[in-house]
Amino acid sequence: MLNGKKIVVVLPAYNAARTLEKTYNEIPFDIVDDVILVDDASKDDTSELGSKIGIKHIIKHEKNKGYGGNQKTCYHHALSLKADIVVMLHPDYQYTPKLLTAMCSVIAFDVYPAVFGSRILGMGALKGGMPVYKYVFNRMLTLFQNIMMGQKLSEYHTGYRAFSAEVLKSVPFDVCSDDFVFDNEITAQIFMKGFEIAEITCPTKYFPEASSINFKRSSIYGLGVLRTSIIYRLQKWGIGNFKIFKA
Ligand SMILES: Nc1nc2c(ncn2[C@@H]2O[C@H](COP(=O)(O)OP(=O)(O)OP(=O)(O)O)[C@@H](O)[C@H]2O)c(=O)[nH]1
Ligand SMILES: [Mg+2]
Repeated sequence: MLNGKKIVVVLPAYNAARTLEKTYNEIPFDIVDDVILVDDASKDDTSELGSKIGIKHIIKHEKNKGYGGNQKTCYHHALSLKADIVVMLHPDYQYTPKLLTAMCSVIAFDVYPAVFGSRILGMGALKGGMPVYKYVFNRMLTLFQNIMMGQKLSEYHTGYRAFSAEVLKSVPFDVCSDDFVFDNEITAQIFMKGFEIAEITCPTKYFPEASSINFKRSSIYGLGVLRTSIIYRLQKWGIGNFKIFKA
């Protein structure tokens, strides 16, 4: 709890056995009330390891649903536990759990309703090992998205995100993609509902054990991002009524 707000950390996992324990051990349990692990039909022993290290809430998908499908299960379960603040932390140890307290404070003290950990604020993205092509696409896509959505985020592509329960309940995230572009679509939904998103500088870490999407999957994601920003603008102009922005 922080300022009387219940904090739930969700770990969307796929083949995360090599990094799960390290990630889990760095979670600040002085403020975090519950941790949920959703194992997306991993081929390794992610969920077995999860129960061994003491994670109480473990859900295993029978079939792989994808990164977005995984997050849907995460958020529904977190809301069913009556979370006030929900933080997505990748279990591949690419984002430091040590920033959780800072991110949650922003929401717990009602400064902003959502917070992203940004690898682009600061100078460390390339030094931290982000592949050059991912860095270049991150910057170009982010510029395009800021123009299309009239916002000023430093990056839309971070996997480190904290939301108030109000934000998660306000956006119809179930209609978002089950794939990686989920992150982008939910961000667009949040802006469409008029919420603001804060950012905190987050160190970048790429290392062999971390999970990382390849060039092909990244390109599919990039096209999805372009589509999301274009339909956002069209919806704002009243040209069309797109599924992710209905309701
Ligand atoms: N690849 C993949 N990851 C999943 C899935 N479900 C959950 N995940 C988890 O989602 C997290 C993000 O996936 P990554 O492959 O690291 O992708 P990313 O962090 O967006 O991209 P990078 O910046 O290249 O690391 C990982 O911690 C996975 O454990 C899934 O179906 N496929
Ligand atoms: Mg990763």
